Amino acid sequence: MNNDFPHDFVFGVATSAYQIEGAVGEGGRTPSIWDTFSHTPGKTELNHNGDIACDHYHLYKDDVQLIKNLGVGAYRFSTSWNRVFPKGYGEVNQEGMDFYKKLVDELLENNIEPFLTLYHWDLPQCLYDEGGWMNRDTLKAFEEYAGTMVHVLGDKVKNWMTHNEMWCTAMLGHHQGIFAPGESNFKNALQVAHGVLVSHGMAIRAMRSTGQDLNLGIAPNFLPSYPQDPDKERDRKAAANFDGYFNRWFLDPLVGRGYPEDMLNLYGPLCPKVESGDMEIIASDIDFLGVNYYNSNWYTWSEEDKLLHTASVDQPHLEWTADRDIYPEGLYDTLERLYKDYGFKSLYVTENGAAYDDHIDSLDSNRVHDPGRVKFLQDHFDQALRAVKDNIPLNGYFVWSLMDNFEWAAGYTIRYGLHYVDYDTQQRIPKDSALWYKDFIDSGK
Ligand code: IFM
Repeated sequence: MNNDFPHDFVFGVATSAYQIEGAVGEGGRTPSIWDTFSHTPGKTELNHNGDIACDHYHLYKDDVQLIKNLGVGAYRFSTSWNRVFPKGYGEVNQEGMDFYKKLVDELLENNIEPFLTLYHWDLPQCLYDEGGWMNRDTLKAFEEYAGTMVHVLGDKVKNWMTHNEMWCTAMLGHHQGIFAPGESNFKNALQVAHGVLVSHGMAIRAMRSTGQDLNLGIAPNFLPSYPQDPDKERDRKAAANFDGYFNRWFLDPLVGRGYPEDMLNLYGPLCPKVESGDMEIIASDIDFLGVNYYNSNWYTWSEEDKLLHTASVDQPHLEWTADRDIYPEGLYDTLERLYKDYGFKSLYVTENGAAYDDHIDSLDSNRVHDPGRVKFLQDHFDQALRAVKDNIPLNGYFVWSLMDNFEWAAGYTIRYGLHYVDYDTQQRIPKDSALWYKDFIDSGK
C-alpha cells in the first residue's frame, strides 16, 4: 500500500497514562479511581491492575525511541491528573509535572509532536470521594488542572485534548459499572456526562485565556449505528435512538445545538440538571475534533429495552478482531457526517486499532506476526484516504496503540499494540504491524 496522504498529514501513535505508566506509588502520585477499581477483586480480568503496566514512567526514553523508529511525527498521550495534582487541585506536585516536562522534551528532541489529552478516565480518587463529576467543584478543579498544564507546557505542546471518550466515562463508569468507578445509575450517568461536557468547555476557556497559540480539541468515541433493515421504520428509529444515546448526546451540545430534542423526550425525568450558561460553556470554540473509531453496530427495534428500544444485531458476514467486528466504511461515514452534518473544520482520527491474540514466533523470539492487524490498518487507512480525497478535512491519524498495555476491565488479556510487551521483562518487540507502519510512513517520504 502506498502512502498517498498529503505531505503535512500527521501520522502518530497513541497511549494513555494509566494504561502504560505504572509507578503508581512513585513521585508523589496519589490514587485515581482506576487504582481503586482495579484493586477491587472481580472488577478486572484476572484482577489485573496498572501498578506496573508497561513501566513507561521509567522506560519513557526507550518508548520515545520506539516511536521514532516507526518514523511517525506525532504521539498522543495523556497526563495523570493525580500525578500532577495529588489532591486534585491546589498545590502542584513538582515531581509529577517534571515527568511530563521530560517526556515532552524527549519527544521534541526526537522531532515528535506531542498531542496531549488531559483526561483519559483516571479521576483523582479524592475528587471522586467528594462526588466526582457530579460535584461542580470537580469541574473547577479540572479547569485549574487544564490551565496549569498549558501554563507550564503550552510553549512546547501545541495540541491539546480535554477529554477522551466521554461516553465511556459516563456510561461504562456510572451506568454499566464495568469501568471505574463502577456505578450503575443511568440518571447519575447522564449528570456525569453533563459535568464532563461543562468541564470541557471550562478547560477550553482556561487554556485559551493563557494567550498561547494552541490547537484545542476533544476526543469522543463514535459508534455509527445503522438500521438492521433500512426499509423498516422501527429499525430506523431504533438506530436513531442508539445514535442519540451514544453519538449525538455528546456531539450536539459541542456544536451549540444543545441536547438532542428526541433524546430529551425519551429520557424525560432522567435528564441532567443544567445550570444557566452551561450549554454556552460546552459549546466553547474548539479547533479540531478527535475521532476515536473502532467499529459499528446495527440495530433493530426491541420492546425489551424499555428506554431506547434497541437491540443490536450480529453481522455474521463481518470479520472480528479479538473484541470487535470490523467495518472500515464506518470510519468514512463518521468522518463524512462530522464534516457535512456538523461542520467540523478539522478532524483527526485520534484512535483506531485492533486487538488480536498475538504471540511471539516460536522460532524467532524477535518476531510477532499479526496479519489481521496489518489488514485492519490498511483497510482503515484506505477509508481515511478516501475521506481526504473527498475533501473532508482530516488532518491526522493516530494508531491505538504504540504498545500492548492495560486494557481496562480486560486487563492484560487483550493486546492492542504495534509493539508486543513481554510483561515479565518489559521487553518491547515490534510486531509485523509496526514494521508495516514504518514502511508505509517511509513510502510517503
Ligand atoms: O484502550 C482503549 C483506550 O483507552 C480508549 N479507546 C479504546 C481503546 C481500546 O479499547
